[in-house]
Amino acid sequence: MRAWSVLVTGANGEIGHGLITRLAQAGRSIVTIDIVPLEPALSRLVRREFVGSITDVRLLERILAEFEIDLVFHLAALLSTRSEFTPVTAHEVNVEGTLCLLEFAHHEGESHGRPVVFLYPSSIAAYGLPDLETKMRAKRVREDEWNTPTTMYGCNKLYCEHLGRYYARHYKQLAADTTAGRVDFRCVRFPGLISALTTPSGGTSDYAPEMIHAAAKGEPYACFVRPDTRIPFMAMPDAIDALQLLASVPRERLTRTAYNLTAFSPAASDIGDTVGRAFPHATITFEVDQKRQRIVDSWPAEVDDTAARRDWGFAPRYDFSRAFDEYLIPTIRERYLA
Ligand code: AKB
Repeated sequence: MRAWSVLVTGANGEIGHGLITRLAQAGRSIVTIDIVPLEPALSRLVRREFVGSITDVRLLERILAEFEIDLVFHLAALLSTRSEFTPVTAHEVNVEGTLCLLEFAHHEGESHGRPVVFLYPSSIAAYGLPDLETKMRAKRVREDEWNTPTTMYGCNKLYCEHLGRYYARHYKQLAADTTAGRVDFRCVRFPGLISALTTPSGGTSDYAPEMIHAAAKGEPYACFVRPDTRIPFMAMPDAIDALQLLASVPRERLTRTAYNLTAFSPAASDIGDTVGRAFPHATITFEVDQKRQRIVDSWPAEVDDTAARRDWGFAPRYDFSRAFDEYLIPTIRERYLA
């Protein structure tokens, strides 16, 4: 019997934390790559941890030689704010790194004779609306609308969505022996994610999680976007559920390679008010950073996730109230009291 393993890149990041815990609970053998060592609590859950870069082809060849991987969660990325300061490095990690992983998955599929399911988190950053008026008029944006991102990160994500579709459907289409389909590429466009357990770094949707965590720690927070700023968000457990669900669905059910996902679209002031009620001593102010504001204003206020709901039964458990009342506030409170 083959001992299949799942590969998680960017394992030490926000999504990796929750995902590894869930995969371990499901009894999966887990191999990870991250540029920094895993936290001890996560490290204990994995079969093998590689510390290194996803662009290190020799490292990937080693994994190819040692493990039979049937599922990849490619989470490693530089987020939107960070990528604007280092666009060339962002391209290297976000695009060249993804290309290395797609090649890796293709070779894995070739060597064990069945497609490797490749889960790729894209983002609402793949959209680029030209101005606020258009954003307000656009309402629930569908996957193929407004694909004109203004950030390096958004350009990287959108391009990698296409790279994945290419590997899945058109790889080496002129070769005598066509080998497309060894990679079963499946992508979700995540909204801003909010975790109770970790704080993100380098993103532009970070104002929401930063506000909540700062309040719980008793620290003042100056929100860098206007109070009326609205983009979609999702609680981390729903993001992990979505990745696991999409990974498990029979390929015939999928009509697309990239799916929008959303759960709720609060204004920044709604988040501030809710946090203020939960932590009455919180000091939340608004000090707009015009440049970061422009990025958030180019992202849709709402996205249409009909395709994900229809094709593979995506249904988030947490709306805005439940996310705060049943997940974020109690978990964060406990975390900082401990
Ligand atoms: C970011 O802000 O860069 C990310 C994202 C929206 O993908 N959280």
